[in-house]
Amino acid sequence: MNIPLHISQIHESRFNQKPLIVRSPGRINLIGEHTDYNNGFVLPAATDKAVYITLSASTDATCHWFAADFSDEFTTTLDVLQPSPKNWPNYLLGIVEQFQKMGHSIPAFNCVVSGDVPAGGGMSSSAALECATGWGLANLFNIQLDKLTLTRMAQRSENEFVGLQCGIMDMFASAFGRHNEVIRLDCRSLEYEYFPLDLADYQIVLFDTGVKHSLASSEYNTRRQECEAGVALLQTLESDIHSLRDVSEEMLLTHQRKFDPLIFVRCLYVVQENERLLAACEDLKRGDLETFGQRMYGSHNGLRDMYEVSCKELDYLVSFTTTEKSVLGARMMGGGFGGCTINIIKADAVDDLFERIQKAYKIAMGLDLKMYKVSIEDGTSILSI
Ligand code: GAF
Repeated sequence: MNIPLHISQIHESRFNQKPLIVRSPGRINLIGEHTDYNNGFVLPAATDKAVYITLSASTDATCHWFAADFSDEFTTTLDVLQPSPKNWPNYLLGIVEQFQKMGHSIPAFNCVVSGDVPAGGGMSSSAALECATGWGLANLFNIQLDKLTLTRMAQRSENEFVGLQCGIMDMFASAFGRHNEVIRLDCRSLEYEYFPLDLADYQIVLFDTGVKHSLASSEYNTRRQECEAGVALLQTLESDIHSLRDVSEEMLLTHQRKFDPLIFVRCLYVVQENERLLAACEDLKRGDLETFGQRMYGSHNGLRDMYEVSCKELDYLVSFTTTEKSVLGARMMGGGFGGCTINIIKADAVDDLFERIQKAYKIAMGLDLKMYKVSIEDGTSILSI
């Protein structure tokens, strides 16, 4: 289906207005997990799976929003913003609130939302919806906005309105993505570099566990607090420590005995993952995909054993690939506790592997496995159809 055309037709028939159409993609992350809120590095990219919204100014001072994929309507005014139990409108409301905090009053608007980012797949459809809303409203109401401000607004909106203390990776990737390139983002300075991703005869494939365990967001916020506790302790022992980015493995080991063991292992994972990512970027520059793939497994092991954000379904899928010659690397992707694994697989072996892993997963977990072959595409943009 041509989603932008479809939702613009819905928009025209519901509101009798020609809308602005915005596309904002879901993201993948090759390596560097749970490093963004520790001021470290990440290596994401925007994908062909995206959120699409249509927008037009409302004629009756009330916002009329419609989630086309599950036929759900939402109406509101924008004077007092309250989180909705429906959840999806909160990603739009949070962005409106950010505009208001920046001193822009946003008139009521009509909107249709749709997309093909797998829900709960860990590709961050939420960041994509936030970026689409911010970019679209700025265009609709002639507000000057650059993409860096957009990503900061989207992150604050998620932190303050939705209540997830996420880092900036997801919105940055959605906004700044570029066709066939991954982004090495320094989450401290927000400096970034694009790396062409030449996978030769390999392909990026996501395996979707089909589960999203309910502790995902509470454990996410707990991990943040654990890292902050580690930083607070280190600040009493060393100078110039602002985040785990300022900490080396050697420094951590020197102070190990002063740490609560759990806090220590969390911090150690983050410090090692950051180092792993920097080394992985060098692998990419040399075109050494084999070593890159091994580092993906290293990342998964750390997330499973040290950071403890994996789950049995993710572990099963990653472990299955370790004996497959056609797979260079695999790991859980995103916050954890469900969602997708990201895999680098020889293109001509993907379908055969999927058939076998799907059967095995069904027997082992009783669940249907889904697969997405993803391509790397451009970030948030206004579409013309
Ligand atoms: C989620 C968060 F939203 C990101 O900011 C990031 O921390 C990620 O989990 C883990 O790397 O997607």
